[in-house]
Amino acid sequence: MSNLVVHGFTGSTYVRTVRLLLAEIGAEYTLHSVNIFNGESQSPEYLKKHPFGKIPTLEVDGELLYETGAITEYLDTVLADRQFSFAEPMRQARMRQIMGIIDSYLYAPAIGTIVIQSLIVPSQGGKPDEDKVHQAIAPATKALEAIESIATGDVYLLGDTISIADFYLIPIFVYLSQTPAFETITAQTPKLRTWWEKASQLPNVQKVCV
Ligand SMILES: N[C@@H](CCC(=O)N[C@@H](CS)C(=O)NCC(=O)O)C(=O)O
Repeated sequence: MSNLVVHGFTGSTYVRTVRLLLAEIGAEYTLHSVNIFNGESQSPEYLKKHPFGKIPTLEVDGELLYETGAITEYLDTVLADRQFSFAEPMRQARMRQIMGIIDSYLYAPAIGTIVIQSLIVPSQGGKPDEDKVHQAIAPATKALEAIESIATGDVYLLGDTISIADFYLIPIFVYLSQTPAFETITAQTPKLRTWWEKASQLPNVQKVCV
């Protein structure tokens, strides 16, 4: 078994995606803290690991790998015999499509604006920028409705088995479901609401996403 180090911090949705997968696999790893709020992720030392200063970075026996999609597919292949992906090409493409929608269209409005403004800013004594939240609702809703149209309506996003697509969306829902905008954003996504009722109760979600 390789020596695995995840560089990141426990609150990050992308770090949680990787850690959810590792928890489901039952793999041992070390979590090395890199704080994104105190400039640590932009330090010269960390930028040698990840030139864009994002988390997570995975270290495998000293070799560095960044980008959550690359990390999760690597771990799934070498540690789980692709148990969290799909052999059927279209279903595998749907999984990658959901990951792409989250990266390109959901993360920025949902986490970068709605969650930061509704949860993080007030937790630090600030006042949320309601205009920013208001403007983020339409793109976040559109992204979730796109995922809804792909989701199969089974137990997990793409069937009866959990996949990397679920590990991408779960950490976002952990935060988004605590915001006042959640009801509006998910008003037209009944499959995702039902999915979330079950996904939020998974033991590893309770362990990793706290
Ligand atoms: N494309 C990257 C995105 C990672 C990402 O955006 N991580 C966030 C934390 S959830 C981050 O590092 N934010 C710090 C920043 O943007 O300075 C991936 O797939 O890993």
